[in-house]
Amino acid sequence: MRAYVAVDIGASSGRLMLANIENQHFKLKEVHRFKNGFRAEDGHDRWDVDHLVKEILVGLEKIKRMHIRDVRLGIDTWAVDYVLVGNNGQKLCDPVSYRDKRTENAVKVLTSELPREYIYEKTGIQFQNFNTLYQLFTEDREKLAQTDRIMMMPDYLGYVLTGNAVTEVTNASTTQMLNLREGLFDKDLLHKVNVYQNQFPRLVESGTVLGNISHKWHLKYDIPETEVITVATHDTASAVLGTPGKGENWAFLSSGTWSLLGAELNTPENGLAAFKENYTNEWGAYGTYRFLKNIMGLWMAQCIKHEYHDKYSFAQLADLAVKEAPFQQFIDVNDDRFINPKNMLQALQDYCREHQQKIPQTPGEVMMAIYSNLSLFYANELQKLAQILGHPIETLNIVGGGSNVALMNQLTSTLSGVQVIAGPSEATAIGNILVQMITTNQLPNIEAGRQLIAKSFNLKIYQPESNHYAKTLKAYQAYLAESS
Ligand code: LFR
Repeated sequence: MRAYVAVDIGASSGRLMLANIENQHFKLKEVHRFKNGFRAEDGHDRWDVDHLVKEILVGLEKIKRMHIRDVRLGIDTWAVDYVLVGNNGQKLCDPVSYRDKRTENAVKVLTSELPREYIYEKTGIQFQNFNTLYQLFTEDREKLAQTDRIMMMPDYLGYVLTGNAVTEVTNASTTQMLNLREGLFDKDLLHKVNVYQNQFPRLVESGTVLGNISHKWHLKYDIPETEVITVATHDTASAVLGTPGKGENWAFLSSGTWSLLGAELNTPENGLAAFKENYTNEWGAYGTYRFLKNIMGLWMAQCIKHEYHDKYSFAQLADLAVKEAPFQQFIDVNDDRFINPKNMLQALQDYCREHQQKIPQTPGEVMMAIYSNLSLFYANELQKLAQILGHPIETLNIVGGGSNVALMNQLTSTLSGVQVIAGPSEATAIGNILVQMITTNQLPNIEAGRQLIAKSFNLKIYQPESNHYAKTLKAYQAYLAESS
């Protein structure tokens, strides 16, 4: 038997999803799930990449036990992080997480030397302290000098499995080092952070065959014959591909650890309005661009769940939130303090205290504060997005784990006056598989893939309830303007 497998690794967990088309419907099944997270080591927050490789192989063993002998596999992960590989082909150290404090002021410092406008005009990428550009800027110079190759996280995993190294564009664009016009790494920006073009393996588009899993892994693990396909390796790129958007005027919200809200474009939008609002133009598969804004997202809820010692599930937390009144306080969820605080609950309460906002106390109040303020942020961004693009947004497709939170879907629809279509929650794995299917001629193109998703999954539609929150959104916008 043959099968497609998506390896989808996020900041808090990874999994292997098995997929196929049966009776003209897309079928998806989780076969293996494992934990991920960074830990403090040598003064930095680092990812354990050997653990990730091992879990992929353990997942493949499970697949073989299901009598599947022939596998196509694609890997996607979060963006911006990289592994430094030495002359002997081995990593020099475990990669540092983008949430590490080392880049705290890096945008400020670098852009005092190279103007923001100059960087944005070249790359069209948003300014975030954690972009690869700033991570490399603060990188240990000695280590950089020993580096033969710099590999983005999913490319590195593919390299360890197959021995073949590439740099895939959807993820590489998040470095803020690709030149939009030239379609290559930008020499000036590379120079600024002391790296060279030839330290990056060759750039490839999504949907290229990488190669078979090396023989050495077959000696250690009982795994099926596996061909690795370089998919849209940035998880958000895969999520957007797996979004069943229809027509012209849809926007997406990929709702997971991060909330990524934006639109798919055929040409980048790196004009003044986009620059001022810090929108990004990440490269997509098949010549598209993900024009979007990063929003703090469910990371806040994930941290807090953890701080409650995982006493409540996400579903239980959502049930507690529903019992509370929304909009009891305004919080700018994109405040930098929420990136990686020692304690999220404390950070949230401190924010409210400092800004004379009502302090949420109980788990229900805390969750409602997060959900309400994420929804407000989404609604505000939808207005900006429509303004920058110069056309109304008719539908917001919400995908990812957050699309299961009915409360937020409804609040967002009502606040923004836009219809919300929620689902599928597994859009990232689906997008990963769609690229594999297109590459192997199982599907003609992404439109056909999106139609297949729309009829295979149970999507939920939310309409704005009434406009009694119109004033709330205005008050929130006034609050943001005042407090920024
Ligand atoms: C989502 C995501 C975002 C990226 C952030 C950091 O998982 O990939 O798109 O901005 O993580 O890599």
